[in-house]
Amino acid sequence: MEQASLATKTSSNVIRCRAAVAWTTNAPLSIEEVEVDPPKAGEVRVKIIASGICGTDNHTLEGKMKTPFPVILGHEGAGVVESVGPGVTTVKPGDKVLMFPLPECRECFYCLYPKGNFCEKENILSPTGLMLDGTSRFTCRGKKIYNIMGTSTFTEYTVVHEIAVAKIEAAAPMDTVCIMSCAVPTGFGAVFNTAQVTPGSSCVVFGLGGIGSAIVMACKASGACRIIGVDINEEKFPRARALGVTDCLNPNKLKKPVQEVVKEMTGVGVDFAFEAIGLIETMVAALKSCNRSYGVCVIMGVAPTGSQLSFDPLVLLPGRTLKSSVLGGYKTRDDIPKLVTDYVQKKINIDPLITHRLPFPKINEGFRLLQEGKCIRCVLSMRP
Ligand code: CXF
Ligand code: ZN
Repeated sequence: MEQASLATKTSSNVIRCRAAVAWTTNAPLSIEEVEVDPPKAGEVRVKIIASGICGTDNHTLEGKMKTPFPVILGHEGAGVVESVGPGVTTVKPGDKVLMFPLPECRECFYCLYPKGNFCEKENILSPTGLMLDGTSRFTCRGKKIYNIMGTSTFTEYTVVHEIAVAKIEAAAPMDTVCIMSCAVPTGFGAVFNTAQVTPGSSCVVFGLGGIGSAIVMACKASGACRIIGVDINEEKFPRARALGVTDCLNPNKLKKPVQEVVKEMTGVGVDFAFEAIGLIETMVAALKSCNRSYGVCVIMGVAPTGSQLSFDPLVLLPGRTLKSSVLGGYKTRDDIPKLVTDYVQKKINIDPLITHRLPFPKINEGFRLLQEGKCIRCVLSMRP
């Protein structure tokens, strides 16, 4: 099983294994032999089994989300705990786990407050690419390699903080539930927690990739009667329709701004608008697409670092609500393992979100599928 892997344990307990290193922006990832240090206090070393490729990884590779390079990308991982550092109590070697780009420390104001999930220990707003103690656990060719949002899953082994890892049930299929680390909670939570979509409502979803598709599924599950899907890539429309989209719009083929077409189609604009691309233009279009009096617009896409969202405040004045959340507002360690259990018990289905599977060394092919809009989610298997 391990023949294709370089992974070996050394006496100093540094693991040498394969990882996909992004040395610079806008260049293919390079499969390299890296050294993964043992976990320090409060840390967990995880043998990655599967990892999804998310649009945020691609934004980062394209330099749109500023984070230090060289970096090991990937934040949608499922794996098995290999070893734990001193003081770790909530997981143990052999446990199946998910790791999250947003921790839940269970001590800060935000973790203790029942609403919201944006833990103070996050490494998202001003990413350091380092562990909380300011050091890295990855080395390659003698150089320090940074992490992404404390996760880094495009590697055979990674080190994460205990506060960003949760045990999941043994029956969970790792090569599917890995997308519960980002796409699924981000999309489902946008609908169930942040917008609170109601039965019989109308919705528009800008961007029909991984997160947009999860939003569509959740809108349908919430009983929305009209779900308008917007994308400039019409190849995405058949899959979107199969998930629940009732009408598809390609803004490049319209004679009017998309928000005006959405308004005409619905009479007054939609009840709920979602942006799942990360472009300022589509964020404003989503906001203007919702009903001016009680429409709710939820922005889930991440705009390029330093960009500014601007619109006439009169757009909000009549009563629109503009919202956002990270990982759909789910408290990651408390809530996401329950979603995994719901999947195992067949209460929810996430299978249609995974359209492609590739072995880890073909990671650049996976990025290409994402860039060309050919996949919803491509999952990499780290183990042959
Ligand atoms: C990300 C957005 C930035 C914070 C972590 C989760 N969402 C999707 O990739
Ligand atoms: Zn993601």
